[in-house]
Amino acid sequence: MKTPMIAVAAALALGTGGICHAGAYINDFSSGVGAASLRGSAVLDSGSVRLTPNSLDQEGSLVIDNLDPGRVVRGFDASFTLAMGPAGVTLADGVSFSFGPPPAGTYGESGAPTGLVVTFDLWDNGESPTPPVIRVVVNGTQVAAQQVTLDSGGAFLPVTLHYDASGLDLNYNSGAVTFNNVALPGFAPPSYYQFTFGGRTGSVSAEQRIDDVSITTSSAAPAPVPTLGEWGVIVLATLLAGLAAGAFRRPRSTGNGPSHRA
Ligand SMILES: [Ca+2]
Ligand SMILES: [Ca+2]
Repeated sequence: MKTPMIAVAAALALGTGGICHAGAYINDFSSGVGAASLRGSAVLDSGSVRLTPNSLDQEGSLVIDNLDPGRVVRGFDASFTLAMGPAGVTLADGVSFSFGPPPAGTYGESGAPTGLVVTFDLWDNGESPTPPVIRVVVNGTQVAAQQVTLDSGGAFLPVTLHYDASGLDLNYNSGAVTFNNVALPGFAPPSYYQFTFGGRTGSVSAEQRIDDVSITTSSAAPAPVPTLGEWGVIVLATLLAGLAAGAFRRPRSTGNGPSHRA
């Protein structure tokens, strides 16, 4: 009867190998960019990442290392602050937040060609609605958009994002724009997707910065790998201890034998 119990305990332990894994990138840029790379015009400057200086024809990216190598991301929380300026002049072109294939070089305000992109679009290239606008794009198709003033005069404004099976939530500048449970049809991120910030200027420019980036993910196990979880080890140890105790007791219960025969 003991062997089936151990088998059940082992099966339960195997199940714990498939639970969620969390990846994280948290940086206030006070001392480097950590597990990420700066590309193009992007530099670490004054405790933040300046994606573009306020000069023409610039493009820069912060490419964050894969937070969940070999795993499929099921959800994430992301927050950062965004500064665009200077105030009082026409600005271009904008900043993107992408969860998609990492760029070979850099991304601009349009972000990754596939995957999920949130664009903080400053300049009218014929987009609808007309920029300045925050647009949510999935695999190149716009799924949500709202016009909003993006020129912060160089002040850092908060952005929060939450993605799960219900869709995407977004909050820009403490409610200036809010999206809730935006459906993301066709968004099925493969394990090689990475988070990237991009910024670009063209024939008109802007200084564009990000700071206080926090991204945490939850992801599925790459495959049902037979590893013992902590609870499995505890259950098995308890069972083995029980078996050992039983073995000690057994001789005492068989103590009455032929030697007592008169
Ligand atoms: Ca900072
Ligand atoms: Ca544009």
